[in-house]
Amino acid sequence: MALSAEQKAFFQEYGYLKYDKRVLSENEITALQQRSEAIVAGRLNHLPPRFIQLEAKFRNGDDPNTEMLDKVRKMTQLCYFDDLFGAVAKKAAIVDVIEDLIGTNIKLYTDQLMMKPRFNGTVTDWHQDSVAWPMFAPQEHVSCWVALDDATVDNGCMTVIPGSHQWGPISREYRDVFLANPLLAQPTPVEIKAGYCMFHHGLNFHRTGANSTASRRRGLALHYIRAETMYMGVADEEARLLTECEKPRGEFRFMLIRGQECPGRV
Ligand SMILES: O=C(O)CCC(=O)C(=O)O
Repeated sequence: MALSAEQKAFFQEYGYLKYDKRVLSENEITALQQRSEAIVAGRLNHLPPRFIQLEAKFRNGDDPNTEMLDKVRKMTQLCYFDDLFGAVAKKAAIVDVIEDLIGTNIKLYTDQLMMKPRFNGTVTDWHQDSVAWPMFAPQEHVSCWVALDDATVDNGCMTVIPGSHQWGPISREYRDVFLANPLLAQPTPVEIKAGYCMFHHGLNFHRTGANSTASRRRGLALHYIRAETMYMGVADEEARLLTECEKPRGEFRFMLIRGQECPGRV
């Protein structure tokens, strides 16, 4: 067991856990930062452009005065395309905790390197991850969010609503009504030092603020599911290519992290 009984009970009650153990060394952080910078700058091109998204204000044209690193909002599926990021998704220090939370057969659904660039990083508004991914049944993800820079309130750290996962999936049209309900706990910011992480339940409401500071706030979100999960596919072809890493229809398998494949499942 990686988690104490208290930590596990905290996660079950509040839907998140700020983890007290370091999961990346200084050297690993530096290597991951440099790798992300090389990809963004185009010095490495093993991540297809489809998986690199700019902040909205840079999507409609050139802005030669802003360096790319200050324009990219996120990169997805790095763990599938890049060895260094893939190794983070398989790290025992992280996966041992995931096993405590979801069981022994573990797959990675997806990963997002949220770049939250200095000066330009925008808000990621309140959401439940599992609701955004209705093609899985049951809709139960557990995520590990690893800080690659110090994440603070000022540069847009994660903020959670403790216990919100206990209310189940809330459809988007009811989100604001739900969030205004006084039965909910107060939003709680979770500041995290580089190399440390937090875990959150797929139904926990969370958001991150804008980053108007001069310090970067990169965070790697690793989204895990049970290998027993049913995958119902994605009809829209563009969305499917993103989900299934550009593989031809029928050829993609989600990444087995630990335990066994379950025939007919993800
Ligand atoms: O890092 C961010 O800005 C957002 C992360 C997030 O929403 C998640 O990990 O689910």
